[in-house]
Amino acid sequence: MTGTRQWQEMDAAHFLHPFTDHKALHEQGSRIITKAKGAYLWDSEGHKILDGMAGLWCAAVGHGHPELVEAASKQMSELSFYNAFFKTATPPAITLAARLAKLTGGRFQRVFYACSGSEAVDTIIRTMRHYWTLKGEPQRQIIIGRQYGYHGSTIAGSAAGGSKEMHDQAGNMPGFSHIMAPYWYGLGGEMTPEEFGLKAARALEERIVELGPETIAGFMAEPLQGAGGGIIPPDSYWPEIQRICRKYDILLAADEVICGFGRTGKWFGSDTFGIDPDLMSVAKGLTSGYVPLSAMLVGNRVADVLIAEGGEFYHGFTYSGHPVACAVALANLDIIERDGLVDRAAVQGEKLRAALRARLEDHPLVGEIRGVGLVGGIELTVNKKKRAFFPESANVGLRCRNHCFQNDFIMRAVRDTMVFAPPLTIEDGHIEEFVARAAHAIDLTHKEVRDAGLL
Ligand code: PXG
Repeated sequence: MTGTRQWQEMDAAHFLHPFTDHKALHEQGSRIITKAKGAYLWDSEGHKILDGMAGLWCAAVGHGHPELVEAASKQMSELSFYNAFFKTATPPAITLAARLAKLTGGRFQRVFYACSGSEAVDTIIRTMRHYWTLKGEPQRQIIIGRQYGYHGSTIAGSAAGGSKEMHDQAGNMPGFSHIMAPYWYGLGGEMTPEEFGLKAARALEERIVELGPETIAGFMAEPLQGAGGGIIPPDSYWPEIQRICRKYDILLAADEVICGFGRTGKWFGSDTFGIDPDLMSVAKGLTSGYVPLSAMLVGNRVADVLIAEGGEFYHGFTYSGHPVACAVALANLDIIERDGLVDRAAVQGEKLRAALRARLEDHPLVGEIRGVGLVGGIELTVNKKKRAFFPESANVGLRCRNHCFQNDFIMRAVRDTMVFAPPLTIEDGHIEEFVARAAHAIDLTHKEVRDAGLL
């Protein structure tokens, strides 16, 4: 049997990992994950790891759910693949489209499938521009995104996101502009969250006016910023964004790749934050990550124009509406509905935050514990009162992530924010374990940071 060393050697020799410094990784070697069930993963050394990230914001129903395995197997036996290009369709793709339309209360009657979140985002960008062309305003090309926004890693997705490093590597696409993030903890200074939320939203209005509304296709944003650091906007933010989009008649796209399907305690992040978007991208929780599937959900304002005007939409993927992926999504939605996982996310999320606060709020290294539903972040700080950051070079978040990992627990570090998004199925016992492991990793980080003279 292949052992850990052999896996690591083969991995280092041949496998280029996503978002990884390959040279650094190969010096350390990968951890080889071999099995998963419920809220746990196992590695090739037999360690049992509590997965505080649901795979990568994916496994809403937990890992290894037999009903999804069964749905995939059944569909593969019946019709493993057929495309949807040439006036054909398959029953799972049709059924899922109708199900998603129902789930969104009739606001999104039309669905376009892709395989990844990035492709769904790319599809939205094309659709926004196509919409304006059909409306006789082809000069409306610019997509406004945000600092710390993450919309995937295709060229267009990365351009919509806020990472300068990604923009530089992808060749700095024209037709995108970025405004500040609604990150009160990091950028709010002396302002109250409400004041800061308005300021961050009004940055959109300022940018629209500066560029000229007649050049803007739309604004794209995650209801809460996941990969950007579990950034939850103040309550004042989204209503003001909505007002501004309406005032200047620009399209609003909610990137629900992380928030969709219960993560925030409602079906969509847009429900939680009171957003009324024209378009939504969904992925991850749609299939709990068991097979790749994403979609653009098209609101009636846009769909009416696309359909009334007709004309070919020059866009699509071999696997758009893959029957196996759609069958898994349908079974996944069955479980989420039947087991009440959306409400459960709200209830368990509340418990998790309360338990984290009880244990860690007074910790000298912890600046803030925030969250909504089962997604959130813990800010690590050099000065609690001032919400001050460690120097970037101290890599405090990374140190904490390593302590989590070494102690069989997964949280994600974004700068010095520890981000979490466990499966929506987590039970009270898991919450206790989660808090104990998080506290242990933060204690170890605190000691390490003190020993390194950073505190
Ligand atoms: N939009 C959002 C909001 C996302 O979070 C994507 C689009 C792109 O999805 P794909 O399927 O193309 O990866 C994402 C993906 C992280 C991390 O480290 C987050 C994502 C992907 C990889 C890593 O937090 N989000």
